[in-house]
Amino acid sequence: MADEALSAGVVAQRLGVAVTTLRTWHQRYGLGPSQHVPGHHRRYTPADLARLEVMRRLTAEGVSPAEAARWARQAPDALAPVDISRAVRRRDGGGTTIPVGRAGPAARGLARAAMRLDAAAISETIGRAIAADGVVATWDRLLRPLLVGIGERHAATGALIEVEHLVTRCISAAFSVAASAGPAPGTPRVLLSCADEEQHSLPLEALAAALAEAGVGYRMLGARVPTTALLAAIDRTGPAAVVLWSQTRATADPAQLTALLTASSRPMLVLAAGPGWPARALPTGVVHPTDLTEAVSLTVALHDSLNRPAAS
Ligand code: B12
Repeated sequence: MADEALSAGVVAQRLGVAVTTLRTWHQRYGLGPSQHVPGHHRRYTPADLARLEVMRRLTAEGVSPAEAARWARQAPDALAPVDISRAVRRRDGGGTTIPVGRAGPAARGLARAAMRLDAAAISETIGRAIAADGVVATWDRLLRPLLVGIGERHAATGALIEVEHLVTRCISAAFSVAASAGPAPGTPRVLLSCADEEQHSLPLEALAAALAEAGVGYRMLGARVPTTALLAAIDRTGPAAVVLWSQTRATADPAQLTALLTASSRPMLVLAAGPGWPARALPTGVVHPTDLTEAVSLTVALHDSLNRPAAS
């Protein structure tokens, strides 16, 4: 245990708070180091650190320090996500909510349906929005705020995994309906793929639905595609454009992009899409779009240029 015990400086660094904040949490709320090594300052044990992590998460979420400390002082192992979300619920004045920032009433309604796990209402809202406003606007104004809100709330409380999973299924299904509504004629020249081990596929599904809406054909490989498999698909189908999605740094190995650029049938356009990719350290020749609109317009422009009748 002594090996695992940590100094205040290390704990502050791990939590991303100042040492003075740790001191305040110790003096005012009793969240201090519990291990005493003779001849040394007191040390923080893993259990102390876990309590402080709860304190940090809840205060970042806007729960008052006194209330957050009350939850944090409970044994962390016993503090299930549902318990933490009770603290959040109290702050919200009844009913936990998903923050959707400045997104409009439709996004707030969708967030409420998501909290109720009301799949029918979620699907209906998304389907109606796609029909009325199109895929890109639905993604940017309705779905992205909801997904970001779920991510934030989960990061702060550890809760809402069930909401995240249900919402993911509803969004996937709605995009799949939109994508199958108008199959584009001809051989697809666009290949969509997630990076190796990347499970966040929804943004690519949004792109697929948007391309279908624009009449552009594509092949979708989906989540977690090893580079060898992606290269095999490129060899067999010779796409003009490849979009490789990475949501997190962990899956954004630029070697995957280099492999595409040196493939025997090198695609004309290689898009490294998603916040995982390091924008300033991408191989030359790779394009890094800033949003769905740009990813769609780059792909559509290439598709149009390939399909323009040759001048006689
Ligand atoms: C849904 C979700 C999941 C689902 C994914 C389901 C699916 N089929 O996609 C599941 C449950 C599988 C999942 C798993 C995990 N997740 Co997750 N997830 C999310 C969530 C809520 C939404 C993801 C999403 O679709 N984001 C897309 C949009 C909403 O985000 P955006 O990046 O802001 O998009 C903009 C830009 O990328 C830009 N853009 C630029 N170019 C292009 C091109 C195109 C085509 C598009 C569309 C956009 C675009 O414009 C976008 C706006 O449209 C996020 C929260 C979040 N803020 O993203 C967490 C989040 C991404 N997940 C996170 C984590 C930690 C994980 C796990 C590691 C959890 C775990 N311990 O297992 C695993 C990762 C597994 C893996 N190896 O991939 C963290 C990542 C933290 C980080 N930065 O590293 C997040 C941020 C949650 C959080 N706040 O902690 N997750």
